[in-house]
Amino acid sequence: MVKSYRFDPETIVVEAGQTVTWTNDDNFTHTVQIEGREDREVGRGESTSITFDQPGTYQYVCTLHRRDMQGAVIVR
Ligand SMILES: [Cu+2]
Repeated sequence: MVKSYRFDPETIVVEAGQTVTWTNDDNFTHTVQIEGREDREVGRGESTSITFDQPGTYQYVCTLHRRDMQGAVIVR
């Protein structure tokens, strides 16, 4: 979901228990860090997946490009 220094879509809505996968289609390394959790580096062509068990709104950023790359996972 990463392209040209952005997350697409920035906000996604999922059901509790579902897994979200971020795939890096950009030419640069990015990261996915859910607020308060570990930072996950995602290189070119790589993916990282996170399962969300608890409902809530989870803000996330790429810690390398905080200004441009932010998003949210809304878990219902
Ligand atoms: Cu980035």
